[in-house]
Amino acid sequence: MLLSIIYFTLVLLSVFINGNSEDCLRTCIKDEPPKICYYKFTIEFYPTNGLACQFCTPTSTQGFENSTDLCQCIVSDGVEKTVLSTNRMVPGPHIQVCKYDYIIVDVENKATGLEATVHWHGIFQEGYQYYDGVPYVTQCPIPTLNTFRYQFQVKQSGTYFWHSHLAMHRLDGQYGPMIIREPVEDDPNSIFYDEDDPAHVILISDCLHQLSTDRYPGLRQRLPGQTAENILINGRGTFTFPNGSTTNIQLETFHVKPGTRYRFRLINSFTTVCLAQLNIEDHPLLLIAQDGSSIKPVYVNTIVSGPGERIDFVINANRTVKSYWIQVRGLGECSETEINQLATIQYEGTPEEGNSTAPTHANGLPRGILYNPLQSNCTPNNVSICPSNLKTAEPFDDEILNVEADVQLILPFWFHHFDSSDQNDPLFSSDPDHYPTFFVAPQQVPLQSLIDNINFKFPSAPPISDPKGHEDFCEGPNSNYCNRTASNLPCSCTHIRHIPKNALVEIVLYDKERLPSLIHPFHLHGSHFYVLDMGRFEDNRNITTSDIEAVMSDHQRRLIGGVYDQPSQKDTVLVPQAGWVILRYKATNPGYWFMHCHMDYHSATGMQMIFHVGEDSDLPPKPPGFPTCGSFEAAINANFNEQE
Ligand SMILES: *[C@@H]1O[C@H](CO)[C@@H](O)[C@H](O)[C@H]1NC(C)=O
Ligand SMILES: *[C@@H]1O[C@H](CO)[C@@H](O)[C@H](O)[C@H]1NC(C)=O
Ligand SMILES: *[C@@H]1O[C@H](CO)[C@@H](O)[C@H](O)[C@H]1NC(C)=O
Ligand SMILES: *[C@@H]1O[C@H](CO)[C@@H](O)[C@H](O)[C@H]1NC(C)=O
Ligand SMILES: *[C@@H]1O[C@H](CO)[C@@H](O)[C@H](O)[C@H]1NC(C)=O
Ligand SMILES: *[C@@H]1O[C@H](CO)[C@@H](O)[C@H](O)[C@H]1NC(C)=O
Ligand SMILES: *[C@@H]1O[C@H](CO)[C@@H](O)[C@H](O)[C@H]1NC(C)=O
Ligand SMILES: [Cu+2]
Repeated sequence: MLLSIIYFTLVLLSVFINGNSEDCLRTCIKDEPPKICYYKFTIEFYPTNGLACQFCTPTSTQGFENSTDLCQCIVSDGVEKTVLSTNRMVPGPHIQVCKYDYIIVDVENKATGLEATVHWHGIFQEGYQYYDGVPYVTQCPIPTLNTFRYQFQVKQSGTYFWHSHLAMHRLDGQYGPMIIREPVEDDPNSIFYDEDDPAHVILISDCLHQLSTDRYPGLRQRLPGQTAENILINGRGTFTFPNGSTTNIQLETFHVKPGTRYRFRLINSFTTVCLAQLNIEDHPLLLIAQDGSSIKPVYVNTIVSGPGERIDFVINANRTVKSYWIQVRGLGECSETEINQLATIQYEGTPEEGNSTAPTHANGLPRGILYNPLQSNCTPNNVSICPSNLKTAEPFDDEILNVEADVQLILPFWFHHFDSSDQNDPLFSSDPDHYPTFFVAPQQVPLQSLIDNINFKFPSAPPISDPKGHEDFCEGPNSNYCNRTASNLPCSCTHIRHIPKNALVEIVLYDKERLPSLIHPFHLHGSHFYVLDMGRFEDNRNITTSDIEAVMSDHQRRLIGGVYDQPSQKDTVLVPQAGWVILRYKATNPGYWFMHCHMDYHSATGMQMIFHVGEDSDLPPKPPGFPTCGSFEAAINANFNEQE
């Protein structure tokens, strides 16, 4: 034990001396011992297009290249604004490692007056439940001037990303790629590509030209709503002002050698209510993995994706040697504002600019076959492919398809619309304890976000490590807690559902209230789930309980008839508008796992909950010296009375 501690310290020391973790970015070799990969993240408020840009121009690969020459200029889309940078980069540093490596990240919070946490999106954290990065659930937020050391082993491979889980800080720039490779012989789809290198990661994000809090809860007259103002591809892009002038930023370029097949890893780090649609000029996309889990490959021409989703695809650089456009169009509310961003694929030996006209939102690349259609009932067809139409390429346990699940959670989600004409529905009141959470939607209506009629309330301390965090637990709208707090407003509490360890869980999420252009992406921490079924009602109805009962009896018939065949896995899923998803997973990973809409203005206003798997005794011991937080409401000092 002592020896291994000394060894660990020595290794850690040598990593520190090397200053970075370049040697963790490598070709993964079977049975190679895991490495310890150390990263230091420093979070700051920082300007884009600031003074540093007079000294250097960042290369698009500096997030993972040797760090001797870092340029502290953030170009973004050429508009000057404040971001929350990590090591003066947006996106922040890449984590690119091999399966079974140990990851240590020291997060130093230098953003004065702001809390921080980092979540490792899609990483199960089995055995490392205290490092999931959800504020007030698995840890206390990291206060300004403090450093929090995350340390965990990654026991899965695939495309992931890290991002802030606090407020809407992801929209302000706190995100970066996290790629976990495996030995090529372990990848069931390795025969489909020749190259899987660090330079073919595509991280797309949406952005505002001010801080996210400027739109929270939101303005009514000047700049209402939270719709993104632009899209960035690996942190870059151009922006066209209302007067027609366009910023001069070099677009992201991906280099390819003719005749080579490349594995691209697409990460959707959108934060607002927008979705993305990606096309590559003249190149079909062979999908091979979604959310870190391999699938039986399928060809598509367009990838639609929502906040939190990742898709790995292969393109064959076998076309005429020249440059081609990559186009990312905004969908959802962003199809109204028509935001659009470009990058290029440059064949070796050709000029940088493609010679075809730059595609625009309205006049874009052809769509062809579409992955993740937003307006489809997901029955198999020749124009679109839903995740429920795909098959997993990972080992599959038929127990997932048992007719009866051990736990079934039926979770409708919608918004409470505050109605100023109803005296019993007050957003504003003279009651000093009445300050309901809300945000001002683009239609200027104040809304509160709900799952199963509950508005999620964060505890004041993380339930994983502090009993104080359990005080406001409620287990559904008919729980004791919610019955106590009778009011016309939805119940606001720490919405938690207890799931026995190893239970087969069935989750049904449905969009109970159809709002224009809104499609919600739901993300589960701590596990993948299988996507058994998804669909929608073509007549755009607001789904009722009896509608969902009909959906469930169809599902029962399919289970009994053995219709489902090796469904695909995901950890983030777009619930079709006026539609539903039926998900299943085996709850083998004990912990307090967040489940939430990945559009941050929705989650911040309550569209989130906790899945508590197993007992506290199933968890590893709390790390020694783990930071605490919580309200301080001591008895009032008895001396105060005596002074009168
Ligand atoms: C980083 O530096 C190391 C040692 O100097 C070198 O072996 C490695 O190839 C470099 N990596 C990159 C991506 O340039
Ligand atoms: C257009 O507007 C932007 C932003 O206000 C400004 O920086 C730029 O100089 C303007 N361009 C022209 C040609 O007026
Ligand atoms: C290029 O590659 C695609 C996908 O592998 C294939 O369908 C197509 O036939 C190839 N085209 C040429 C010209 O070789
Ligand atoms: C673009 O360049 C390629 C290769 O040089 C050429 O074959 C093609 O005709 C060009 N297209 C246009 C529209 O100029
Ligand atoms: C899809 O199928 C329909 C009818 O089965 C057919 O009319 C249509 O041409 C097909 N579309 C494509 C892109 O193959
Ligand atoms: C809460 O109230 C509902 C509706 O009256 C009732 O069905 C439910 O049993 C109550 N729950 C508890 C825990 O008392
Ligand atoms: C669905 O609900 C919304 C909000 O309550 C309402 O405005 C809309 O009319 C409803 N749609 C239908 C088809 O009932
Ligand atoms: Cu949402």
